[in-house]
Amino acid sequence: MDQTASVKNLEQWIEELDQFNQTPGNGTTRPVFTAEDMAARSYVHKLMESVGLEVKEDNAGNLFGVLPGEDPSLEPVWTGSHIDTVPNGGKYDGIAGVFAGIEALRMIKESGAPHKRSLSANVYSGEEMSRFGVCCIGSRAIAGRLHLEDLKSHSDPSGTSLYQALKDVGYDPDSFDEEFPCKTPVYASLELHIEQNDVLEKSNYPVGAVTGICAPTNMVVEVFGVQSHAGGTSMTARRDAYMAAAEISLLLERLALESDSMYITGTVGEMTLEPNAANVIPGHATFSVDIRSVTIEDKDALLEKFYSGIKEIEERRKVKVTTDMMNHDKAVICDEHIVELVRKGSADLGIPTMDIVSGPYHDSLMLGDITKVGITKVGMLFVPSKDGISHNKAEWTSIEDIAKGTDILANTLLKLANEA
Ligand code: HGY
Ligand code: MN
Ligand code: MN
Repeated sequence: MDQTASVKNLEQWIEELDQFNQTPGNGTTRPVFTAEDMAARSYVHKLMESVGLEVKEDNAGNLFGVLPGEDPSLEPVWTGSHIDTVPNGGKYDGIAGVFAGIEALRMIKESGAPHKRSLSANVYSGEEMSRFGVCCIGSRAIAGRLHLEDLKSHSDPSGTSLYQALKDVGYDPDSFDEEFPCKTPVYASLELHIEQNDVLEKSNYPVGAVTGICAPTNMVVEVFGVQSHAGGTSMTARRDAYMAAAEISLLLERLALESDSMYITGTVGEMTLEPNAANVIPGHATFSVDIRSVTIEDKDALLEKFYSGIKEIEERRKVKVTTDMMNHDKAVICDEHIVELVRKGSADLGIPTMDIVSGPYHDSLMLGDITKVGITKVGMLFVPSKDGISHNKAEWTSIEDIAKGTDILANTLLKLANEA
């Protein structure tokens, strides 16, 4: 295809989207289904129409910018990512892949290159778990892994349920269980994303062909101790909920460090203490646990040791610990055919590329699990993150690298759209 990605478009779209932000000047904060997210969606909706795509939406808030193919009966090819962010995050995580997808379809349309299969540049709702504690809301729904009762059981810190938030912005969550999983099988999905680590930068490659996507296991842990006086209670008489939580957190870190897997991670990102006063021993601690790896066996092996370690801490400290598993997702190994297309597509354009495993999860993780509705091929391609920084206002990727990734994306999507 003679078209190359427009650096101007990509830069302009990324900058313009950043106006929809709750923390201007302190990174980007755009939680799913907030006013900022809805304004950002309508910006993307209009942009998709302006480049000639037919825009559809589902009741999970997923947006589909479709470029019809010659044979609409054939299963389509998807690309896309997310536009919601973590608090005070960057403006490339997810967003780069959304605009690369739209730009790729604009290039294909402008080139006039024929394609049998329809192409769709998508925006998946709520990839970040920050607001409702569940990740990949839109792609999880498409995969049939998010149901009406889940919408009512997940709420944000203000107590708004995911169900209510969907209704508040005009979607119909009551039709969730008929509408999902998506009924139209999909032939293949290829997502561009920033790497969120420093492997590409350190190895000096502008593009990475993703071979596997690590999956998250998320749980909420609660510790019930005895609230008491910080000065009046001797050290040996305490049943300190925070100190038990701290010991459990350090246990998680030690198990992840000692694991044989080089991909396993363990993180405690959220912690709430009650009553959260300097001169009161906390009686109650609630915290998040996030465990990732590229195989579910790695995670199961860690969890076994984690639970027995918790039991020992619970008995020794005379506290009560509960663990509530939110999701225990399995990793996706990317389709070798797509990985090979990305490697070859890069070589054809004279862009060196390396194979890479994704530590972060992405919407492609959910799409890779929906073989029951026909996605048989899932792949990703990465562009470098400066210093490996992400989920941080310093997150940065060069537009030139995004454009290189978009060129490879466009050529690979076109090949996939012409496969029988
Ligand atoms: O947390 C993740 O892995 C993703 O970036 N939301
Ligand atoms: Mn993210
Ligand atoms: Mn992301």
